Amino acid sequence: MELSLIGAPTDIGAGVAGCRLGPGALRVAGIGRGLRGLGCDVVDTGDIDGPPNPMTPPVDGYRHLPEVIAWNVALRDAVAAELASGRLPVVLGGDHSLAIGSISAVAAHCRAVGKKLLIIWVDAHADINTSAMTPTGNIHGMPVACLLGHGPDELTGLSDQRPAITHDQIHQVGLRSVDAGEKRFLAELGISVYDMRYLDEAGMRRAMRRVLASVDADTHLHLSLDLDFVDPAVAPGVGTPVVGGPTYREAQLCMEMIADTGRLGSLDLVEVNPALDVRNTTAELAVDLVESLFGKSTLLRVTDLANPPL
Ligand code: EXY
Ligand code: MN
Ligand code: MN
Ligand code: MN
Repeated sequence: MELSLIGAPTDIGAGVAGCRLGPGALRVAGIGRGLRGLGCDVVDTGDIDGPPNPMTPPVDGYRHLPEVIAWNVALRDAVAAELASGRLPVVLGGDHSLAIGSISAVAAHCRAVGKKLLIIWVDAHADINTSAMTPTGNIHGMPVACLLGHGPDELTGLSDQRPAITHDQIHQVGLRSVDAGEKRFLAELGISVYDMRYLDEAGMRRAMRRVLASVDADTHLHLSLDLDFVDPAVAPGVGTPVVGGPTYREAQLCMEMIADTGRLGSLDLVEVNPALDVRNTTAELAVDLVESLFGKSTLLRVTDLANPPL
């Protein structure tokens, strides 16, 4: 597997500063070393560039919109370049607004090569606010809306077509903090959501079996992994922690089941905030999860997709 690490050191979309330090923390935690240890060919392309965080209040429902646009244009181009050269992009965030640029590039690439894109959005939050309903103006709470065509033209138009994706191309897993407007919007759009209530009752395994049910040889899976998905007892270094998340093992199972498909095509690692972390715990957790995602397992495994374990 040929992978490219792309650092995107910004917290432009977040309300709390610090995840601009995420790419460095992930490198210190050994993301490159871990992936090479699994036999991957890893190139670290370094960090993309963009404007500093002005730390100003929202204007017309968006905080830092011009800066969010600049970072996402740069990331869209960097991700597109790696995909075009046949390499799997691993975005080291940065805040979750970066998924707009990342997934816009992935969606265009999938259309160009005739692959079916399926996005797994693993997060405590739905990230589907618009400027009309956001309680904060923080654009890291809006990327799903933007990708579905609801947002400013400069962000909804980053892919080869608008909207970049349709509602049936995304599954959300781990949700436990959803704003009132977002709840209505999720229902109206018919998004597939496996929230914590579902995971409590049915388990991670059943959720992921359903998420992955349609995956076949023509599928490109994109994982957008917000580290606040994992319970803050395990992942304290995030800007918007929400209690009641998956355990370490539940998060690992989620990654392992994605790995078993062999169809992962691109990855965002976002919202690691080293300024709020305990030592480098959350970046180290991210590396552990990524290792599982790329095939690390306790035992030798033979994956038979036609006959999965009961
Ligand atoms: N829903 C809240 C908002 O829109 O401000 C919180 C969003 C947090 C987003 C984090 C990264 O996933
Ligand atoms: Mn998020
Ligand atoms: Mn989140
Ligand atoms: Mn480790």
